[in-house]
Amino acid sequence: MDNKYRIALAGNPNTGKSTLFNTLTGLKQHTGNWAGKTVEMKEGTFSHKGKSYSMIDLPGTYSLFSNSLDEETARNYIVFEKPDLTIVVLDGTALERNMNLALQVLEVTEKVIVCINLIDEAEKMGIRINEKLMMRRLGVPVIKISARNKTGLPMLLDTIERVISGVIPCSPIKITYDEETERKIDSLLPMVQKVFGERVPARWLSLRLLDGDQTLLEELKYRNGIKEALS
Ligand SMILES: Nc1nc2c(ncn2[C@@H]2O[C@H](COP(=O)(O)OP(=O)(O)O)[C@@H](O)[C@H]2O)c(=O)[nH]1
Ligand SMILES: [Mg+2]
Repeated sequence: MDNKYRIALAGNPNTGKSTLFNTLTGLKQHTGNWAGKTVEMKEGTFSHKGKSYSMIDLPGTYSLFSNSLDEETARNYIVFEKPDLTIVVLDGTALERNMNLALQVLEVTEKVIVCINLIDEAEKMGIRINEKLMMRRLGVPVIKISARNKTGLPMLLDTIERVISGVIPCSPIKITYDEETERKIDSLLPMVQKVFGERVPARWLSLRLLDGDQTLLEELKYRNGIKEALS
């Protein structure tokens, strides 16, 4: 997997993640377990304009909290394995429900493409999506596709290349919380930065700690333990 750019596919269940994954990677796939967890994820490879990519189909989740092993697995991959790019696949017929995960991904990582799938279904239902406005609001590229009909894929592939190479800069929207929460973030942030440095996104981690995310704390201890044992 050396020299390949790594792309993670995140999304709610049934948004067409695996359809997109299969279309892009074809038969160049294998199944593996990541980070010692029991959840299986598929990894596949593809090339575009002379560059090689390795894509991982994360478990379908509604959030990146620690509600289930699937959510922990998806979160751990994005936060700790740090892919070069995360694509959030949204169901174009149920954008409102799907935005929750998209916003959470934008809180943990910078390089993100929001990919609105099932656009054929959405159009049939008379749903019109203003992706340019979404792009401006979210601060990352938004691409409409139909994974099943293979529409929008050339644009997606070009955008993948441009985001990873930095030609398209990403500046994800920063979600502002209520005053009290923001004050607490401000008081936690310096400590979090001191302990974790650049390894974990500090604002996001402060929020998770405020929320009392116990399994994330365990994960951090576990990973720090591994680092200390190796050094
Ligand atoms: N109409 C339509 N159906 C799609 C599209 N992409 C995927 N699907 C269908 O949506 C269902 C869920 O797809 P799947 O790839 O398994 O979703 P996943 O759970 O996110 O991996 C399947 O029946 C797909 O055939 C699309 O672009 N348009
Ligand atoms: Mg799937």
